[in-house]
Amino acid sequence: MASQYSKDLLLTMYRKMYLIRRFEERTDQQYKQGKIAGFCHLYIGQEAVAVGVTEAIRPDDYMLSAYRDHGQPLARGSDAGMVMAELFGRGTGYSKGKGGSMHIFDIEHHFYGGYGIVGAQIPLAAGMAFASRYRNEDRVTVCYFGDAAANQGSFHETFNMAAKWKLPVIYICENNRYGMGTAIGRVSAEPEIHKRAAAYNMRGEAVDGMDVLKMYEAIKSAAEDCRAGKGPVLLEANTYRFRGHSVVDPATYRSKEEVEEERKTNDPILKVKDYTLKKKLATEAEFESIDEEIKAQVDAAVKFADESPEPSLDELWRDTIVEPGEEDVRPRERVLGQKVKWPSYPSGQELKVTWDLEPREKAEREDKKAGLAR
Ligand SMILES: Cc1ncc(C[n+]2csc(CCOP(=O)(O)OP(=O)(O)O)c2C)c(N)n1
Ligand SMILES: [Mg+2]
Repeated sequence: MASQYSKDLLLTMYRKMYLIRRFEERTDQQYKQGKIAGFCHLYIGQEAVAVGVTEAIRPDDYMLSAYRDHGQPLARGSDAGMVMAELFGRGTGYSKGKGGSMHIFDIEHHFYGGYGIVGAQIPLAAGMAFASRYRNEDRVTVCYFGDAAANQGSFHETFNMAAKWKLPVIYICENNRYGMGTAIGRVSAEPEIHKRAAAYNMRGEAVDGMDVLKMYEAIKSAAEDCRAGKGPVLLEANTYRFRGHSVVDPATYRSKEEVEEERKTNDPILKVKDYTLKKKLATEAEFESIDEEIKAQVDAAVKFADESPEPSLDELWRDTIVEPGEEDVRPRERVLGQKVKWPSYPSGQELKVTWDLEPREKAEREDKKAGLAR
């Protein structure tokens, strides 16, 4: 049967997933050589989630993530050298080397971090979705978090508000079965996270997060609902991390066989390659040439990071507070001298708010009619 997906889409997905895989493998290597310090969490195994999502939404939709955050901005088009430089703590990184692995932030590509506090990004995403709804923008906000984050209070408080206000936000729980060294079933009364959506009267579904095409379809449909004003969606992407929690975790809490089995039968990159070959949309040689291109791109990223200077000492005092009227620093313009398209937002006067958040007057009128007026 012919493929319902174009060659271009399939190869784009493959290219991006392989870029993330290769970037993360080199990150691991560089960490072990002492070039990267501090916390560092790899996305190897979970690539289909970030790439399926990115291909299904628009480039200017908002996105936030946790600390396992190299893959999502790479999928969106962030500069690999500047992401690597951030991990190296160099001045040419997206946050001038002051954020590090857990705090990638790239406004140009609408990627708003990178948060180390488990569950911190969940309420922030509702805030961003509120802002875009309030400004009448046709945007959705996508927020990633882990299975363990679903047990944080912020998850429950935010879901209630997001659903009540019908905010255009897609919550993606990347259920990789572990929170650090703890299997989800050991700590969660309801380990199937998507079922919790029912408690907040919102749409909740499970998706095979190891299959980029299934992710793509699920997000397309969720984004459609969000843009139509139907409110938030919770998608549980069932996925698996092939590496430990962080680069220094020997992962003794799970068996080698479990990991081997997943790697052998469930590798999301091999799956999309297999699909494309079977549909005869590309040849083995085309994949090899993509692989070579990506390897060269990541080699160049490592070289760029390695040759970049440390941030200057006076950077200690910069960016700690925003002064009124201060212009945003445009990272790619600052580092690579490339003109970037920067988002702009309407001023207070220009806002055309038509959406009644709390339609107070209408409510008061109805109260009066019902004899409830104060
Ligand atoms: C509020 C808070 N509590 C505890 C931690 C320590 N911590 C860091 S990662 C993590 C596990 C989170 O697991 P999960 O949400 O499943 O995401 P994953 O690492 O699997 O992607 C914990 C407990 C933290 N960073 N913040
Ligand atoms: Mg987890």
